[in-house]
Amino acid sequence: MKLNLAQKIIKEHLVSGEMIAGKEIAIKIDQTLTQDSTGTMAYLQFEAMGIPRVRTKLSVAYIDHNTLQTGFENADDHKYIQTVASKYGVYFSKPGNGICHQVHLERFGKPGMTLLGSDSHTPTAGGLGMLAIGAGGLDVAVAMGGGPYYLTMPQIYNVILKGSLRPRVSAKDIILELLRRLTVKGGVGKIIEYSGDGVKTLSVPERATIANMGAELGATTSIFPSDEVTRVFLRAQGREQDWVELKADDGASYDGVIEINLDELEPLAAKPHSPDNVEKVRDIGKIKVDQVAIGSCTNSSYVDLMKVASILKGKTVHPDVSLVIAPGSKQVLTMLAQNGALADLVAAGARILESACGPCIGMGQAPATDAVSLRTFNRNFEGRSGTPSAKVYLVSPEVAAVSAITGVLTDPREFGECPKVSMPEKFLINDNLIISPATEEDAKNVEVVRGPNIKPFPVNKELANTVEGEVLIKVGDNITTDHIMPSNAKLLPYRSNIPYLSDYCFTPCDPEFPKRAKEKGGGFIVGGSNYGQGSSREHAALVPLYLGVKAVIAKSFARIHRANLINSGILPLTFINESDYDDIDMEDVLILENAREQVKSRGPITIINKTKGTQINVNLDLSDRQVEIILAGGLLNYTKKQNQQ
Ligand code: MIC
Ligand code: SF4
Repeated sequence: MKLNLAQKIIKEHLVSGEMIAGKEIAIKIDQTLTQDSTGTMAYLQFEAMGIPRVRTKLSVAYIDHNTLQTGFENADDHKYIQTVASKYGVYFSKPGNGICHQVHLERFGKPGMTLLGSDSHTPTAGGLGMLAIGAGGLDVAVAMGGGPYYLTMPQIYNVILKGSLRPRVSAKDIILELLRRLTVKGGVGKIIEYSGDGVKTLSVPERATIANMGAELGATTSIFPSDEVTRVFLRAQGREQDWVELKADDGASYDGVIEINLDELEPLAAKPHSPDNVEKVRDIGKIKVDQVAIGSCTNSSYVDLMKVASILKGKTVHPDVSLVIAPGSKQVLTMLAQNGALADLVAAGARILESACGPCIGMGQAPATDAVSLRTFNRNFEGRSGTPSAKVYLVSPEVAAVSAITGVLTDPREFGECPKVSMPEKFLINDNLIISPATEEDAKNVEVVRGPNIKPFPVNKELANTVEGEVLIKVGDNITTDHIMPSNAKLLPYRSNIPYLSDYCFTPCDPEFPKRAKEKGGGFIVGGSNYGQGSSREHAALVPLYLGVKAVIAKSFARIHRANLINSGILPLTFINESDYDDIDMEDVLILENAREQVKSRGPITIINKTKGTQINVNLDLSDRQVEIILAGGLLNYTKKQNQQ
């Protein structure tokens, strides 16, 4: 049988299930990555499993999100992660070494391997021909312990890239075009596999930009073939031995095909407040810009920043614009320093930030009230920048750089000649900020350091037979995890402190939510479609669990958040008739009787609305394994039960 590329890698790693779209499969995970804001939970959960050492081919713990260190909390987390990593056999990438996805691409990713990461942009490594998937921390902890990763077999969509980009049109514009066509829900349940003659015109970091923002489509992952361009990149990283050729069989079939003519693309921007709200830069017009931020795991590679430096060289940033730049890795920053480009950036007036996520996750650089901020990032959800009234536009590095000079949103093609920037033949390799774990022998003497910021995480109880409670909040479509559990410079330091975070749950939608949830002792959440889109943070499930949330009834769910709810033992229910959404109101008392039997029966679940005197049927679409997880009250309880048998 002829296989496409995604099927080939899945087949090689298949532990159970059949490769039929919609059915549950389990795959073996070769590599894992964690970052610090989801990592503390992942390692606490790994410790709770009682496994002496990771059983993957490679596991890396990155520190890149929480690097502001406004108090002791971040530093506590870093120390915990560094010591726990050393003890259990995990490489540790120190703060300053760079953003997890950029560094993983440079130093660790291998074509044909599987990677599971506790961050939704893990698919960035798909630019190298890896099957790289984002997941909640608990799933990553299980994978570190050698357990397979369970997922619904996605449909595989083929995006055929034709021709080549015109000058000053960027890889970012390719993925923005796809977001324009498919929307933030368009990739749900799908792997996006790229092919076509346009692929060979794109470097690995450009492919990574595209794979990165597949997360914004809601896709399970995105993948590019591993070809000569991949080999050249790995050679330049001193890792040619990691290269293998990978591509789909000729005549392999797909569940859908989309074509993009690269020659027809123009500079695009995603307008506030959604990555799919895409329009041509020239059609949006010359709006005044207050801030430009360049960096993030989407656009902070060496070539991205060299393009920016070549545009800024000899110029000055507009007096009304604040330009901040966070290079993606120490490798990128050092190379810019050595070749003089860093001096060009600084001379032009750029404010250089450390190599970390920084403003992308609201860690500093919150824009002014009502400000327009152009960002080369991947998410422009309302309030994510730290300023609720700010208007964030997602753009390419070229658009960002020229607009920083003109002070208005500018199509870079109006900006005269563009110097050609090419990939270096050799990257500068210095892995001195990657700390190897202790040997198995020495690990016994490594003490895991837990500062006062590390609090235990909540664990659910077995599913009760009667689930009853009020509707605590009713929200609309496309609610993000940034709504459910906001992250910013004030809250990110508390990622290992669920009780503290609980006072901020859902506050962007309703500041009274935490108080109400606590007073009522928990209850139900009602949501629209694509509920829980965005990040992999399991805090968006653990915090509601802590507040006593028992079930979420929504029109549909985003993949990672749904898995996190199940892992926490919270029921992810979907309306069978979407119109039933209109008939439920906040404060309605809902009852699910015979809950255990109903969950086991696998049929529609009846929910009684005591307040309205009505009842509705909802779906709970679970695999046999997920039924057991829900009955046990979450994945940890389920795993413990399995181990006792
Ligand atoms: C994000 O971009 O939203 C984050 C912050 O990287 C999250 C992870 C987190 O919330 O810690 C993600 O994308 O998964
Ligand atoms: Fe970091 Fe932003 Fe990338 Fe998330 S999207 S990993 S916050 S750079």
